[in-house]
Amino acid sequence: MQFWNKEAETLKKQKLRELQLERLKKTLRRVYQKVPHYRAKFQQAKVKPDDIKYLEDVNKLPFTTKEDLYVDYPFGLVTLPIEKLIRLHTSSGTTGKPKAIFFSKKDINNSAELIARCLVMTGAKQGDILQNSMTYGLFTGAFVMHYGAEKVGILVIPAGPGNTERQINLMRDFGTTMIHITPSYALYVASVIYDKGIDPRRDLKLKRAYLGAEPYSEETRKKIEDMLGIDIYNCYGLTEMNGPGVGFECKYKAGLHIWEDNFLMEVINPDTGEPVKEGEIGELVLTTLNREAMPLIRYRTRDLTRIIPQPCKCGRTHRRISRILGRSDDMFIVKGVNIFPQQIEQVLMSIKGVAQNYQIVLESYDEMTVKVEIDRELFDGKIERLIKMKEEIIDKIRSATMVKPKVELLEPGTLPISEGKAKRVIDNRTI
Ligand code: DLL
Repeated sequence: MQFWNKEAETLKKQKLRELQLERLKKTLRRVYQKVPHYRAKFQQAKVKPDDIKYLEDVNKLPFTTKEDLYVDYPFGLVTLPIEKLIRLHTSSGTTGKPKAIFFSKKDINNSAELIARCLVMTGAKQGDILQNSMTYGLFTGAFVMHYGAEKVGILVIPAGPGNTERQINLMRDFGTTMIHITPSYALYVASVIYDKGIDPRRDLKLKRAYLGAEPYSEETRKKIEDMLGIDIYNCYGLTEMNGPGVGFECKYKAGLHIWEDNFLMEVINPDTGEPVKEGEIGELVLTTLNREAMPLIRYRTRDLTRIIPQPCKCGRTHRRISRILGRSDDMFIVKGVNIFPQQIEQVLMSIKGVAQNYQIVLESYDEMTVKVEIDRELFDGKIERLIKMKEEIIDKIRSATMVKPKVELLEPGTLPISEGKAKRVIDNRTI
């Protein structure tokens, strides 16, 4: 088993907790002194940094929500003067202004260190060639991964997303061994590789892919792994917490390790704010423990997951979380039933003949339409085959969600292609 920083990654549980507490206290003192908004929130909750004596005391502290990021925008939560800031990343808010996150030199270096740990734990090393097909720019996806890969000594191809033909040429010409890409775009690229008659096992050197930035199911992972003959590792993160690399799978692909020396994690009931029992599903709440420019305390990610408390076979002591089940704000309601897009994706990707792209269209609160592309050759065949396939999709979605959908089968290339985060749900409901 390879490590980037074996000591940090295998720290004994007790030592890890001590380090977390020490860093938590330091972070709390920092924001209390330097950020008027945090000081006011703490005062309102009648808590001072010195009241936090144990890690469990964290629940005395108020949560930070995305609304807090807009107080005294954009520098309101920053603890350093502007001349000490070296990078801005943003993440689109649902409405209006983007969330703005600032990094100091130390923060950038630290986020690269964490990515280096992530990459090495999947077996990546010098000599690997990473095609970074995430968007370069305000989005954290590409830059943070880029710096981390360079730290390991990996050759980075800063491809960015899109221009699929060029992506494939880059892979062929330069012998790309690893790719960083969103799952929806990976599905598309894989389909184009096939359409071009390229045999990925024979013609490409691709060994692994890092997929993240949007939820996807185990079925999608398997489908792309089988198509390309590679290993896919799940990479989770959010701009507010550095971007990619907050959670990352090791070689065992059995949950995502959260770097607990850098992030304090809690899982709470999103309605009550109370902690759930360890191992139960709830909303992930993260506190930065090692961030200088813009620490965040008990940040409500809105992402639903559960902690996997059992130790991992890889020897890392940092606990894992399960694949993100969805965001609480992605959930939609049809016929009074709560549905996550990922439940639909899971069904679709398990059905033979379903191609890479799908969309869920909502016109009313009583009905959902699933538009799904299927393999082209199915349209050349008998109509009975199409009818059977449609029935299978309807039945399986109904048993997964309890709602009978309308299903439209489409030829590949009908739905819009996503090169970054896919928009899977089109909600046309007006009230
Ligand atoms: O998507 C950071 C990132 C870039 C992660 C590249 C991984 C790879 P944001 O744009 O701020 O940052 O979006 C963060 O995306 O709260 C989750 O809801 C979702 N998300 C990110 N990674 C995963 C994943 C980046 N592996 C939001 N599985 C998060 C499921 C994910 N959802």
